[in-house]
Amino acid sequence: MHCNILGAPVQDGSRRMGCEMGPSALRTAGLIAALSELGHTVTDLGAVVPAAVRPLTHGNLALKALPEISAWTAGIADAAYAASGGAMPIFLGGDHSISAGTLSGLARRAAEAGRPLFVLWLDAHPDFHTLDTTVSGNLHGVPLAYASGQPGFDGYFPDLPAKVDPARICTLGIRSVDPAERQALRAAGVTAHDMRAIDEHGIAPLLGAFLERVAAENGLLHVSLDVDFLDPSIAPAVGTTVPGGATFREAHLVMEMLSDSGLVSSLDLVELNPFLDERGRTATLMVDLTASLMGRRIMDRPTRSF
Ligand code: 6HN
Ligand code: MN
Ligand code: MN
Ligand code: MN
Repeated sequence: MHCNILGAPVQDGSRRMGCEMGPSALRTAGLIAALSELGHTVTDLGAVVPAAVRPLTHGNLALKALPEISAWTAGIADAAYAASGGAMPIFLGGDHSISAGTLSGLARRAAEAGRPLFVLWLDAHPDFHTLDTTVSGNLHGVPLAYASGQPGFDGYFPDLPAKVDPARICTLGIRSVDPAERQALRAAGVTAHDMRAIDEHGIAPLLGAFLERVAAENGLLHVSLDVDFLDPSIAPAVGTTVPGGATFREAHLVMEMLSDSGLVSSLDLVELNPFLDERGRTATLMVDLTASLMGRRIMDRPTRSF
């Protein structure tokens, strides 16, 4: 497979600085070599450039960096569209606000190809706030709502060329959901598997059922992997740790099942904050998970210890 690597060094979508260094840390942890070793060809397209920032004022005074994130969303959407024709784009965040842009560009690409776009959201959070409902004002909490056409983004974020159908979204691993998000997820018909569902059923049947739906519709599948999907004990380098996350084994199982399915067409690696990492441990885990998704198996996984 041919992979297009795109850095999106965005940190204004979160309250804490550091995600800007995410793309560097993922490259330093050996992402490109890992892909090459698996037989993929790789083009590193460097960093996305944001569109020009224009002044924007909004009634929700908590919103942080609205003009900047709106400009990033426009730039990332164009880059995601350009990088997705005939190759697998891998987007290196950056905080999760980058997915407003990646999903917009990928939805446009899918619509033009006449294929439905499915989204697997691996995250402690559903990131389903609108500009009106977010309490923190941090725009890494809104990308999934924006891309699926929830109200209130008009005139603030770029117009969407195509929406992601909420019925084709599955969130897996959520354990921190704000009240407004819970209500909006239900109303929109998003499939939301929380940690309790994983505990009760195991992660494999939940993911398997979703993959069957993608295959049945000959869909494209975008995977958005937030570092905080993982338990903080194995992935400390994120500003929004929530206890009780996916284990090392659960996370690799998800990636290996995705690989077996052959359905994944694009990937976000987001929320890595290298300033909070322990000697590159979390960056290395994110690279190893990407390798599992791209075909590496236990029998050829290198052993690393920290
Ligand atoms: N993320 N729901 C919280 C908020 O501030 O709106 C947390 C958002 C986390 C964002 O996971 O990328
Ligand atoms: Mn997130
Ligand atoms: Mn999260
Ligand atoms: Mn976050």
